[in-house]
Amino acid sequence: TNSSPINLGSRKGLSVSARMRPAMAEATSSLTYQKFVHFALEETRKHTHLNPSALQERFGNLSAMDGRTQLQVQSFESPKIRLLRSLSIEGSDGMQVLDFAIFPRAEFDLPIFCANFFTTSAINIVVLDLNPLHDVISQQDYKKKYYTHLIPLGLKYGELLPWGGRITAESMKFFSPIVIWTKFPASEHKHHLLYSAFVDYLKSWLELMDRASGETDVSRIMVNLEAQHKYLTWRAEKDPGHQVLRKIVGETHAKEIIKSFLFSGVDELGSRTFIDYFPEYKCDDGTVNQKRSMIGKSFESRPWDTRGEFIG
Ligand code: BLA
Repeated sequence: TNSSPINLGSRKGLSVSARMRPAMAEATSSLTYQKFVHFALEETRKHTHLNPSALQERFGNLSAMDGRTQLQVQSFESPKIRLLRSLSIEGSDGMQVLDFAIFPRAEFDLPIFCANFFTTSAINIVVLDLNPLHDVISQQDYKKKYYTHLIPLGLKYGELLPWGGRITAESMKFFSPIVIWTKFPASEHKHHLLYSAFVDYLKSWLELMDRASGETDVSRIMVNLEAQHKYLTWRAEKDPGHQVLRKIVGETHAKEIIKSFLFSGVDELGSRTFIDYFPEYKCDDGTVNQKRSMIGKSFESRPWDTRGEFIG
C-alpha cells in the first residue's frame, strides 16, 4: 500500500538503467514531494477528521513572481490539531521544497511534527523530527513520555541518513533525540529513503496523538501555549527558508506567508517578543540582531548517543 515503507532497492516503473541515467538533474527533478503530502493527509485522516482551516482561502492561490514556480498549500485542523499546514514549492530550475508541520492544540503537550526539505539539482537539506514542545534534556519525564520508545527508529534512520554536520547551535534546543538532520546530493535512492522515514515518523506522531488526552489544568495548558509560542517565534524570525521565499513571492508576501500561514499563531498565542525569549539577539538599539545565530554553527557530529542521551 501507499503507507508501507517502500522497497529501497528498486521501484515499480523505474528500470535500473533509468536510475543510473547520467543526466542526474533531469532524472531527479521528477522526484517531487507531492507523494509525501498526499500520504500525510490520507494517513492523518485514518486517525482524525480534518477540517479545512480558514487559512486555506487566504493562501490557497499563491503565485510566484516568475510565473513559473509552483506553490501549493494545504491547511487543516482537528480536535487535537491546532494547525496542520503544508507548503510545497516546485521551481522551474528543479528546486523542490517541502515545509510540513503539525501543531497540536495547547491542551496537548505533544511534539510538533516537522518536515523541512530543501532540494536543488545539487543538494538536499533535510530536517525531519518530532520537535519537542518541552526541554528533553532537563525534563527526563517529557523525554520518556514521547521519545524513549522511538529511539530505535531514530537510530535506524540516523544511520541511513547520516548527520548533516555543523548546524546553527540555537536550533538544537528545538530538536529531539530522534531528529534526522542530513544533507545529500540529489539521489533517487535517498529520496525514497526519505519518504520511508517521513512515513514512519508521521505514523509515530499519529500514534502519540491517538494516545494523548487533553490537559485540563489551566496552568499546564499555559505552559504548553507558551512553549509553542516560543517555537513559533523562533521559526518566524530565523527560519532559513525566508530568503528563498522572498525571492519567489517578494518581500511583502513572504512576510505574510511566514507570520500568518507557516507560523500562524505567532501573533495570537502569546504576547512575548523574540527578544523576550532570546535576549542574546538584542542589539544596542533594541532591535533584533539579523544574524541567524549568535553562538555560531556547532555539533559536527550527532550530539545524542545511541540511548538518546545528549552528549553535545
Ligand atoms: C538550511 N534549514 C537549513 C538548516 C537547518 C534548517 C537546520 C541548516 C543551516 C543551519 O544550520 O541553520 C531547518 N532549522 C531548521 C528547522 C528548524 C531550525 C526545521 O531551527 C526548526 C526548529 N528550508 C525550508 C524552506 C526553505 C528552506 C521552506 O524549510 C525554502 C523555502 C531553505 N534551508 C533552506 C536553505 C538552507 C536551509 C536555502 C541553506 C542555506 C542556509 O543555511 O541558510
